[in-house]
Amino acid sequence: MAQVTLELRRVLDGDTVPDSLTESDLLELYRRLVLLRTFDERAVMYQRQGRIGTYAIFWNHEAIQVGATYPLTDDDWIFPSYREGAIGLVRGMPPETLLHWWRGHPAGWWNPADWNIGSIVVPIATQIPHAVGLAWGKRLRGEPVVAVTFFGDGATSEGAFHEGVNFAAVTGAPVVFVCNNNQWAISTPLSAQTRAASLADKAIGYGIPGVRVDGLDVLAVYEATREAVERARAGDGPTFIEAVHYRAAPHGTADDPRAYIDLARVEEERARECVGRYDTFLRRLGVLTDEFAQAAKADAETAMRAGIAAAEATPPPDPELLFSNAYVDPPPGFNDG
Ligand SMILES: Cc1ncc(C[n+]2csc(CCOP(=O)(O)OP(=O)(O)O)c2C)c(N)n1
Ligand SMILES: [Mg+2]
Repeated sequence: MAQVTLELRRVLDGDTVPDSLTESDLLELYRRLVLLRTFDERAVMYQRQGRIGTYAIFWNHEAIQVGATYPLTDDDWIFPSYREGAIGLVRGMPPETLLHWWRGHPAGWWNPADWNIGSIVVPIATQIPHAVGLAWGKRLRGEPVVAVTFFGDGATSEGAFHEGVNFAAVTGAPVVFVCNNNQWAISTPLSAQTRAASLADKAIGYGIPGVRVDGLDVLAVYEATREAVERARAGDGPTFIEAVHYRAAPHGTADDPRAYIDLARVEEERARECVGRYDTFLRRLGVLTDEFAQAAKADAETAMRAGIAAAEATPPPDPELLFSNAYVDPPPGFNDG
């Protein structure tokens, strides 16, 4: 039976840096990891203080998000799920815009065309056909644009996943499918999701390449995505990347995983968390200094403080907005009160 190798691609365990990355790239990757980590940790705190609504935690998913977006140009598109709810930060989107989104404020509804970033999508897998349609359309227009879309292991059981990947394969759409395999769909384990030995095996059925990487290794995710982006841009079609790890934080702020998760596994995973692992790698190479690390953290914290202050200073939306675009012809009596 044809099978993608079960091995995970890794870079951080060695001492070799990908040729395509300069020292300043390595530090920029670090800065982005810290920015996302800080956003996530602060957002959970703000949620606990009642300052934002329910929040999808992405603690330890930062390496996937940073690694898979770094090979992109600003003309390329990103299609996130709720798990990549702060991905705009990698393109300089202000934290308040993203905090507004999690506060349910329309100021968080950015125009995708302003950032080449699709809206944060909650219905599972529906961002996948969006990415494919955009990428195919750009190709038909002769624009050299690539789309990267993120989704979870659970999303691979959805029709939209299969429709999207098959459509991309047959049209040769320039898309990179990044599957964040954290092995849980809320409380449903991967074993209840599929009998396939790996999710990357699904690529075989569509006739596209499938690769597996260590999802806590930012450089491995970067390398796999860079190759996939090059293929896509060269007209060689889509690639499926499975970034494997084990969810080390709750699904979201409304979840208590102690009821179902393997806590020993969580501890192991936290011990190799992705920001610290990259920090250790860069220090071993002599690239990262205390000064840079402290400045990256301080800048991220300042940006978050300013972000929540700006979000909270924005007047609440007009309640009428609930009904805008809801009715062409309002029902009788609708406007009476
Ligand atoms: C179409 C649809 N069905 C069900 C849900 C409820 N739901 C929210 S998150 C989630 C789990 C998704 O798991 P996975 O795709 O692995 O992504 P992860 O949350 O692990 O990043 C489900 C079922 C939903 N949002 N959309
Ligand atoms: Mg999952």
